[in-house]
Amino acid sequence: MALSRKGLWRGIIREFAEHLPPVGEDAVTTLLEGNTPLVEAVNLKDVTGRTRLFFKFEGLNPTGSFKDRGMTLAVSKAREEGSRAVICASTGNTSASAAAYASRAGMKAYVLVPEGNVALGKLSQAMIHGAMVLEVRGSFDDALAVVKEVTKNYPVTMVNSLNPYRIEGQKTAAFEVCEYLGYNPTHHFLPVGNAGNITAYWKGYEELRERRVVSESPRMMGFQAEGAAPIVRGEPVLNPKTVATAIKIGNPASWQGALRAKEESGGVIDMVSDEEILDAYRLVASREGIFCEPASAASLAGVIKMRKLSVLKDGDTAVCTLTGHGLKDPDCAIKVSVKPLSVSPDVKEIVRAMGF
Ligand code: AN7
Repeated sequence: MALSRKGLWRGIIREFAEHLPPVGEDAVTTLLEGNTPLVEAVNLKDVTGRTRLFFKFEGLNPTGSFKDRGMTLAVSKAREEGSRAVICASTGNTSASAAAYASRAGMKAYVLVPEGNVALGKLSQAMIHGAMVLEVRGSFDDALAVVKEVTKNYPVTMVNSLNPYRIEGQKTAAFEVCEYLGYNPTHHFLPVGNAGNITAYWKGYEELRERRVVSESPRMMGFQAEGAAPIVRGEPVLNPKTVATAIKIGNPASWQGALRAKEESGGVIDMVSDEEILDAYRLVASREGIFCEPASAASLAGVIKMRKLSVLKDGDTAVCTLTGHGLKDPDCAIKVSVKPLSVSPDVKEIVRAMGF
């Protein structure tokens, strides 16, 4: 059998070049992000009924989250413009992605994270890729405010989702969903933190509709954690609280983008409790074999809530983005799971423990 190179994935900048801002070939910084699987749920009929459900597993991007789609473009453009350094505030995944892409571009990365509130996997990524990690004694929102000030006065490029290239890159996930399905889903579920991703998906879906690739855009269904739900409550949350540290954000940068996505699509921005998030987190891992991080499971918790409220109906096709990999936060998995049994290397004892 001849090995064919045809069809090898080249990363989102090259694959979707016609629909993204142009990048000079020399500046392209890619780890071949994108092309993540769209996996149909097969063991969740008791919670989804006859709603078809697909998971867009963004945890399988190079650094383990959806952030890579935006970061490849943001870092490439910064490099093209002659910038030597990038900076971001982050609950963890943005910092991991910025650190990785900056290292590949030969640039410096400065990442500001809320001290004590970042999952270990994410922190380890930022460190090993050589970013300067600044642990801020404050919240994510405090860190973002500092980043905005610093970028006004110093020669460093901000790569938070306020950087428009981040949104442009992230919209490509919507392209892939429609390409793989062959049609548009009726509903798209996402966790919402800073609200950049829901803004990006909505832009992507609307561009497909305008190009008549699909007949209509899905309803955008965004879910915040109950203790960190400023958009749902209509005002910033000063002291956000949730087990899902990735979305522990009290004053989202893309607040208006989320509201626009909701209003224009006829969707919702709603919230789910930490208990509902953790239930969904265990469910998708134990029934479907997909390990996502806690924040990602807010989208599945949203699906379950919307089925119960009959917003999601039989015949609907829902896509649920699982934004980050479960290995980012192994502490959480261990905390919510059955503990390992300690046994001696003895057949009788072990067979008894196995329940035979
Ligand atoms: C796994 O890394 O904000 O609504 O600084 O890591 O676009 O903010 C992460 C956010 C969902 C929310 N799921 O997305 C950061 C950061 C995961 C995340 C979100 C994040 P946005």
